[in-house]
Amino acid sequence: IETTIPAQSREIWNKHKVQKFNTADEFQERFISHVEWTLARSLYNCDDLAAYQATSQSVRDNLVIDWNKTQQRQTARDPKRVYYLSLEFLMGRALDNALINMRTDTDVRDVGDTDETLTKGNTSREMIKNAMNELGFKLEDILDEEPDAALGNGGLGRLAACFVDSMATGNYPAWGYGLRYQYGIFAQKIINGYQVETPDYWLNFTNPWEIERAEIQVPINFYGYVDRGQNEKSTLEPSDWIGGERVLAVPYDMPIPGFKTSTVNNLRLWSAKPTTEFDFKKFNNGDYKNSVEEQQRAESITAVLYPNDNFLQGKELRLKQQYFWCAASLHDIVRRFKKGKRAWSEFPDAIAIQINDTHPTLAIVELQRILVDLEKLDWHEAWKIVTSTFAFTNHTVMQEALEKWPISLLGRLLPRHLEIIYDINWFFLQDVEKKFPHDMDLLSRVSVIEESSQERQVRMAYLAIIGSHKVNGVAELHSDLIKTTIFKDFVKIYGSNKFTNVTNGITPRRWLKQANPKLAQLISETINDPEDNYLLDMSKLTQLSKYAEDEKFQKKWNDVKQFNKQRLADLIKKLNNGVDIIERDHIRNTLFDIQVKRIHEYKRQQMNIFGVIHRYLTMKELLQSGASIEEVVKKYPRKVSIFGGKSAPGYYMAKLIIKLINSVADVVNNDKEIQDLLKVYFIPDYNVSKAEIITPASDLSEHISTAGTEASGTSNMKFVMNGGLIIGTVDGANVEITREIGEDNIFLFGNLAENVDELRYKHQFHNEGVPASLAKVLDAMQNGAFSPQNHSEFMPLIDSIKSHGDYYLVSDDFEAYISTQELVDQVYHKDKKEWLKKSILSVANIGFFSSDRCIEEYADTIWNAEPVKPE
Ligand code: NTF
Repeated sequence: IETTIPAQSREIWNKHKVQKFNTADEFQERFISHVEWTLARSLYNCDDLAAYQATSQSVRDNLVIDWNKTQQRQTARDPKRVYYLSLEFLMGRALDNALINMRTDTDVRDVGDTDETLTKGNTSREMIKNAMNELGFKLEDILDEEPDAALGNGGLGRLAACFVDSMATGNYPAWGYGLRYQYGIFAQKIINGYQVETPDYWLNFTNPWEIERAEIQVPINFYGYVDRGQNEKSTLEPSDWIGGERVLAVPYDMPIPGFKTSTVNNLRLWSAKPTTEFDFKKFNNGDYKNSVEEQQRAESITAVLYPNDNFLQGKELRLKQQYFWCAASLHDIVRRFKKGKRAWSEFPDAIAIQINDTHPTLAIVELQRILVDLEKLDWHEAWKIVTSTFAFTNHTVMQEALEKWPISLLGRLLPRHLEIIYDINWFFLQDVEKKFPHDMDLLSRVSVIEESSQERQVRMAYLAIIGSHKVNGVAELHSDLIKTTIFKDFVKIYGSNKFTNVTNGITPRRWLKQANPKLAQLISETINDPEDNYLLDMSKLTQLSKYAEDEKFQKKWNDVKQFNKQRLADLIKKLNNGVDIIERDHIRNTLFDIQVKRIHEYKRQQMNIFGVIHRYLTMKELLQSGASIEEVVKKYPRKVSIFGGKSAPGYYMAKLIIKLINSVADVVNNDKEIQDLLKVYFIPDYNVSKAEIITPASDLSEHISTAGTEASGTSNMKFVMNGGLIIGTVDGANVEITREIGEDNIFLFGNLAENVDELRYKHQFHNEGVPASLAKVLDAMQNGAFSPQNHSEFMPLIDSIKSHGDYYLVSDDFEAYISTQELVDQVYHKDKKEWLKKSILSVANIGFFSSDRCIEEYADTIWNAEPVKPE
């Protein structure tokens, strides 16, 4: 690799080569030097926050050494590179994960070693823990100082985070590109039962995990006009876009360490800065203040993450974010490609770009613009390169989530891009016309431009399909659905080979080893894998099957679950002002029933809380008819229903569902008659670090979306990987989870996706009323049982079912839901052994859902990329 350092100087560089710390002693030395030099603190004023900072800096030092080597290796070998473009990376905390993934140079040591070197599973965690103890700190407290990097809304952003972990672990030369929002997803407070959003200023203290590359500044233009020149050339010719507003994109890099490899990849997040160019016209007019203000506006582009999940809020600033990020990333990618001095036609052999949903679709247009306008390639030659480079993942079929941008807005913000979009569409429609002559209906259905009554709009999903060589869904059912519904016409046009499936997955490093150290330890002991190799080859978990009915093993398995339930109970107590929700003694025989995910009508938290109300009312009836507590417990064993999740700030119905959950909790938890038999709790501010405590603690988790609406779901995989059973609908990845773990080990219920249209149609035209069980619940709500001050508070939830067509089919699935819950009760309380067997078999067969498998599938079938292994 090239360098400007003269040959004779290199000896000195090599003599002073930086070294990783490898032992506890070396770590402590590094730690103290960071306390003193980086933080300018000392033994006399090092608190937990400073200790977190110094630990992270030290660990980062090690990662940076491997990061540099990884980049050098990749430059030298020049493999095909992969770029994963995602507007969201829901990373959570970095330190604990780095301690698990990081490799030191002395991994191998004798059993029985003391705390001087690594002790367990080849991770650095134990070593650092002991080293911290000696320094006077508790690792757990230090880890708790780290704010979550919450740069995402939900599943889509967390998927991207799992993918970068797996890409590094698989040694793929792959970078993530995203935005460095100063405010991540809002922090949720619950005040009087209502969600209140407060800003998440996560960069309050310096972020030790980011490396600012201030020397790289990519100018990004907006607005302005296209200069067509004197003799009005064609839009297909190289054109001049004269931008009207300019900002700079500055990258911040986050090292992404692979597990059991020295590969450390890069996550590059862009931040917007004002240019140093100055508007002298304004200045000379005496308008100094305004010209400064205009510049300050630049920073607003990357100020805040849009807090919507599965919903499009078509704001100009959001479109600006998208272009800013696509343009900066492509500039970077193209610059790196050009260093290799290869022909443009080889671009798709050198680079694969995966776009995470339609948010990065402008990158397709931007590459075409770069090739035609700046690099002067022929339009068609350029388009061939573009379409061979990009691939597109769709994550939803929900109409309200599909991105469409008004022509007027797009044309004003990006005038040249709109021309290019028109031309892309023009050639595409010509091809369609050739294949299906005179089908005007088809042409208007598939046109990138939607000619709706009010405003013409650009359909980003169609543009993404046309500009990509592969389109994938995220679970089998979902990938089938997109082919038969929203993208049906495109299957007809392109054939079905363009459409494929890559079922989602999760990283077992964070979601098993890190979140559930006790279970990880039991597994590694049981399958005799002290080095945790099963975390790289999850098929090894099948060895657990033979212990599924082994009583001794079942007891150990159960003890781990009890530990994790206690850990969650402790967290809840802390969040609940020190008040226990479940008495300690009862935790063991209380079923933990958990639903944590974004609050959305399609995910049907309302059905869950209706089920809770139903249970409560029925228990009350039993007690009032003279049944004893013991008799009630037989039918309705102890249970705590735990909820968590954020609503989009503007989503009225979702916010009302949160309020209902909290109101029901108020009534049920304070009902003396009910005692400890039923409890309800809403965990405020659900996020990744809380999920790491919550997920291992479930006996049962709920994945009960209306069939056909949840593209995949990924928390379903996390819960099963942690030994929880699932109650779920036949939707998303639940289908494949069932296939893998066996239908005896999952509680499925409800109508199938293929019947949804018909059921909805029925609701529209013949109102058949709701089943008696649901009527009982809705009546109680309407009578103010949970809103004594305001009986109509929850009417909108009742009306949506009774009067507005019950779009999410709660009334159709409710009875099956209740009876399946009763089945759950029976198995859990009458046949604990059977329950444990199901739990063990589930974990044994969940290996398919490792995100390592996803990345391999993407690499083999979409990217055509190979790993670059360290020597
Ligand atoms: C989400 N989609 C889906 O709703 C989830 O089912 C899926 O697990 C994740 O993507 C990850 O694939 C979105 O967030 C979006 F943006 F597409 F609506």
